Amino acid sequence: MKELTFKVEGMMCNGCENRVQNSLKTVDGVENVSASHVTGTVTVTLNKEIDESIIKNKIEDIGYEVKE
Ligand SMILES: [Cu+2]
Repeated sequence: MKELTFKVEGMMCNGCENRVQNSLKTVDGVENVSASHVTGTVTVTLNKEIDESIIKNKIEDIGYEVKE
């Protein structure tokens, strides 16, 4: 299991957390997602190797900004 944490801007409430979580859970290789609008972070647990750009693009597709 590998864990990746991203700094994400734009999440303002629990609804945003859910949007991010639900979106990322559909990605093949993602085992678990934890998003927090309080800390502005999204932590993803992977069950296989995937390119982290896939995660970043997915987050940005639904309107949030991933910080490097
Ligand atoms: Cu929100």
